Amino acid sequence: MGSDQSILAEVKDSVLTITLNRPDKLNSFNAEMSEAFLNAVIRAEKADVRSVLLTGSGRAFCAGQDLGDRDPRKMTAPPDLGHTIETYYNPVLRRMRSLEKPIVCAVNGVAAGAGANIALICDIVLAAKSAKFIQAFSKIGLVPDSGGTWSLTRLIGEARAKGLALTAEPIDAETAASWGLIWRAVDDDALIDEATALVGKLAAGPTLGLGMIKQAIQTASDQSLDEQLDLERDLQRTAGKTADYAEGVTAFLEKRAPEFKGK
Ligand code: T3D
Repeated sequence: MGSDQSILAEVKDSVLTITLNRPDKLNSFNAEMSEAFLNAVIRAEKADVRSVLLTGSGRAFCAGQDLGDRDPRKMTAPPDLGHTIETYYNPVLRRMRSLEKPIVCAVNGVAAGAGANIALICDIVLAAKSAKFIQAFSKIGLVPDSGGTWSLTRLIGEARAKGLALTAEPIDAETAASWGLIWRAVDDDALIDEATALVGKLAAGPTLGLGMIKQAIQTASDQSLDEQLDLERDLQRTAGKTADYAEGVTAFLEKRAPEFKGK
């Protein structure tokens, strides 16, 4: 999973923790790290993983693409940025969105450029109160990528999406939470404990059902009510046949805590 250690990935108690780990470069992505990150997200698809925690090392969450690798003074022709996006960012974003398990993101510090949008594609985003989200792209003549135009517009609407993307103004975690861009802003020193508790609780939950909830909510804005009602019926039919549903109802009737297995 990346012998260079730019991505740390560890499975413990059914939780895959992925840590962006180039702290001296604010965890910005070079090619090796992008490849290792994609492999880590693919690892999450295996059956022994029931939820995922994504965070960063050091003072930043992620500063997006490593601009040291994009120095025009060292190039004879403009780079093909579409190639990086096609090869790394788009595959990883697609896999995160379609992963049938919850991904919790603990934004431990600044999240800029692709770093911000990788956080925003996660299912539940907690951020340290000192963290900032920056759509940094327009400062260097680029366009938000990694799903930014899509996530921002859906989460906070066109007016705020345009404001953030066109100005590249940072917003702090509490503002992001109050706008509905993220789930919650938490005290810096409580972030990892809170995120770890949440992701552990999800991993011990009825994870097939949680995967179906993720699917249904993601589908909702593209469907009519009729289509969504049909989808809910179909998913509920599937959920009703899981061992976890039987365990959940039995535990309720026996007045005890359920023991879900993700089956
Ligand atoms: O393939 C493609 O290229 C297409 C894909 C594009 C996706 C993208 O993400 S494009 C957007 C790239 N990211 C940015 O434009 C953000 C650049 N960074 C910043 O604006 C600021 O560093 C931050 C707002 C993130 C943090 O500011 P601050 O004041 O806390 O820290 P700093 O002093 O600016 O940075 C600290 C160090 O990290 C510094 O290095 P040094 O001087 O200590 O050796 C700085 O150069 C380095 N660093 C920060 N961001 C990047 C970076 N080095 C390389 N690439 C970076 N993105």
